[in-house]
Amino acid sequence: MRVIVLGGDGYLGWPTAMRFSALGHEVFIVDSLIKRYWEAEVGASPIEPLPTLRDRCKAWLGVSGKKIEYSVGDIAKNPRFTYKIIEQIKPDAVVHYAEQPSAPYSMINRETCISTHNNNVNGTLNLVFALMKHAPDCHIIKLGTMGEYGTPNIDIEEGWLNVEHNGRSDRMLYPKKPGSFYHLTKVHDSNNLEFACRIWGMRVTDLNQGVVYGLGTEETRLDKQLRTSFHFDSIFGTVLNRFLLQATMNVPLTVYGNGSQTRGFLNINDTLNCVQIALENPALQGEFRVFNQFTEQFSVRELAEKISSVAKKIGLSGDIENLDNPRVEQENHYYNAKNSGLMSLGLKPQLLDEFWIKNALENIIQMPRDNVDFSEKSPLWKLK
Ligand code: USQ
Repeated sequence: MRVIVLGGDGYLGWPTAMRFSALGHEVFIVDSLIKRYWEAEVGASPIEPLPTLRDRCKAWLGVSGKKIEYSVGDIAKNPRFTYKIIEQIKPDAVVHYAEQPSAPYSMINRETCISTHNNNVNGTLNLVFALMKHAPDCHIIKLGTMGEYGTPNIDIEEGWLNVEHNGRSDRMLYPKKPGSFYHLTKVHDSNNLEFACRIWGMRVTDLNQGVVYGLGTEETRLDKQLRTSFHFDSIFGTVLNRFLLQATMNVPLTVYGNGSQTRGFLNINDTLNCVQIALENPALQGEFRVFNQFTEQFSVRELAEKISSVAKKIGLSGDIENLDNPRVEQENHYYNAKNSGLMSLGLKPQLLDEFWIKNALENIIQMPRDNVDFSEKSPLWKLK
């Protein structure tokens, strides 16, 4: 297939591009490189500096003999660029990761909230219009988030809910209660994409992904130049990756609040497997298909305890600290999310076991960690 990976320079986009290329697809990366700018803006950097996109593609060609084409441009700010790329490539599928991914970033102030909306919502709308003009049969695989649902006091279904009201029934998009402006942008995307499927007959798979963890994939391990980013800071680092790195530095694991808040999690290798499953089993024309993309549910406290216990076994302190929660989020809540869609299409999850944690800790210990600093504070959800 001809596949465009939007956001192909990112933590998930780069490994996805290599995986699809390894599988024999013709892969085109489109990326504005703006993530590197946002990182500089907040003073964050991945644990190891990343090669440029050009060097990554060159290294992949050297290792695999396969070419990944790339184009640098902003699909949100530059609709002409978006139309041109779609017209030239005429993709069979677009995997859309090209979004500002951090909830804390979106909560810093008015500017970061609005730039997150402009980037995420407008980028997706430009893509929809460009595809309708030049490749209306193309399958969009859109990265959404489990955080769209929030933490409702009822079971979380996969995207849709059958509702009975006053003796009548209908199938509606599941009601959303997101926990940050970032998560809200994903809700807006889902609504816009469902509309485009219903009114114009587009085909979309919305992957409501949980919190991803892990250092890399089969392809990133082939060569140092092929590594993906690993963030640990409070803005772009996600909780499990932060806890792993904190454990290796003998810094207490920073559990926000009492840690009873529960989320869905998945290994980065499973992200790739899920996206591959979506690519090989496309949504039908006119279908807005939603999968909840996570493999296990944990509370933040459970996660910290799992890592702490393995850390102690290998001689690290494994301390845990409960911090005042910088976010406004529910603790002690009900959480039961369905995730059978991808499993029924063949996903075999890689679970978070002791062996995996030990291996991850040992790998991180080998990495240069001179620039690691956990003293910075997360942005507050409450306005000052
Ligand atoms: N948390 C801590 N300590 C920390 C960092 C986070 O206790 O040092 C807690 C947070 O309060 C939250 C949970 O861990 O309850 C998850 O936080 P996170 O920063 O790992 O994840 P989140 O902000 O929800 O966002 C991340 C990704 C986002 C993705 C989302 C999936 O950045 O792109 O959409 O995970 S989900 O959480 O399912 O919405």
